[in-house]
Amino acid sequence: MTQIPELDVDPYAPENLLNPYPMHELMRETGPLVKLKNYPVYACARHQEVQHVLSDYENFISSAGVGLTNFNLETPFRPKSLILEADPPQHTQMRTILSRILSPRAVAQIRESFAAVAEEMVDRCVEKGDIDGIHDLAQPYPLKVFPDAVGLDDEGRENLLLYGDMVFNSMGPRNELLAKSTERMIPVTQWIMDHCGRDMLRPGGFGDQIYQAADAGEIDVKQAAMLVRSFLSAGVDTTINGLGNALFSLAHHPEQFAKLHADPAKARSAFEESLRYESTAQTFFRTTNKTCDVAGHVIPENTKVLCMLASANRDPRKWENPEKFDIERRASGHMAFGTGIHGCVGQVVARIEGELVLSAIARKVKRIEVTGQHTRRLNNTLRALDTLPLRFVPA
Ligand code: OVM
Repeated sequence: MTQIPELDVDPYAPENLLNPYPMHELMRETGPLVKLKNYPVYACARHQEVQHVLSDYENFISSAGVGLTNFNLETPFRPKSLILEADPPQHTQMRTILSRILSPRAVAQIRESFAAVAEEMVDRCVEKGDIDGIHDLAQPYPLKVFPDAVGLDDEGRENLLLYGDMVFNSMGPRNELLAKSTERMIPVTQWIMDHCGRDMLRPGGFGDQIYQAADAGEIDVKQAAMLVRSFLSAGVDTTINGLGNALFSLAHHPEQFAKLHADPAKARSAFEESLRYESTAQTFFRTTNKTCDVAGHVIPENTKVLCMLASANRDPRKWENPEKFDIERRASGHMAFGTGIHGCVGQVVARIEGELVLSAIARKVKRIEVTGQHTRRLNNTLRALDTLPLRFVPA
């Protein structure tokens, strides 16, 4: 058995958050499993090992947290999520409820209303012509449709943005980024917890449906509130940046946008490819609950393993020309939603949001021009844009 190579890279250094791809390549080419010098963690950056670790939920557990912090050793940043930071059988019970609420059949019911908002917002962008892709589209769209579907009121939704930033920063080290996003932690957390109550949720919405599971005796009302918190944590910042990254990729690959414009039915596969190419959730951790083997290397018990999802999505062992953004490729098998029992439970919703917005753009916009320098919002987990100046040339 060969020694595990140790790498002196910091995945949370600003230069790596700004442009993670050179670091991904270094990690992948160093070996199937590497040790990080600056953190007490092992890391895998190739598709095969990421898939292995995420699939083996018995050896690589989530209940010790899916960020850098080991909850066996340190206090969680907030009360643990009942689904994200849990293992079977507790996880299974919660997952069953959320997958029912977010099932393809249930999501088909909201598709029409999501489509109407997409058409209207893209129309407004086309009228304006010169837009900020994030502030005029990628952000307002999910911030309207998803909380509407959950059943929240319109007031105070900016708290969802602040909370998402905080939750995803909390999965990294306690660095400057986390300190900044926790400045407003107390009022934002209060707002979130207040809005997880049944009285804040429109009857029939996703949130109310969680309380219906409580009525049926599947969970208690405290657990119901915590599951609403999961929707509010995971459902907004992720899709905002999924859309933002898709706009970014299409704007920077005009020949690919031309293919989408020529055939708007490619919207779904274009969104899938953009998830592969610029993965919103860059990383998740697991924790070994016994001595484990990955690619012939031994990982000790109670050790954090960093899964580089975005790197797996550009692993040349898995993908042909991984650096090419190609909306016609088969991007299925990407790790942007994770995989296994913790694979994104909201992926059906995320995909219709992406498809509907890209489909509206494909039909209404002839060309997307980049009109200025984009800026990034650095986050310990998310690949996020702050601004994206674009021109939508009408069809
Ligand atoms: C949750 C949660 C929070 C952030 C992300 C996530 C990607 C889930 O609170 O359950 O899934």
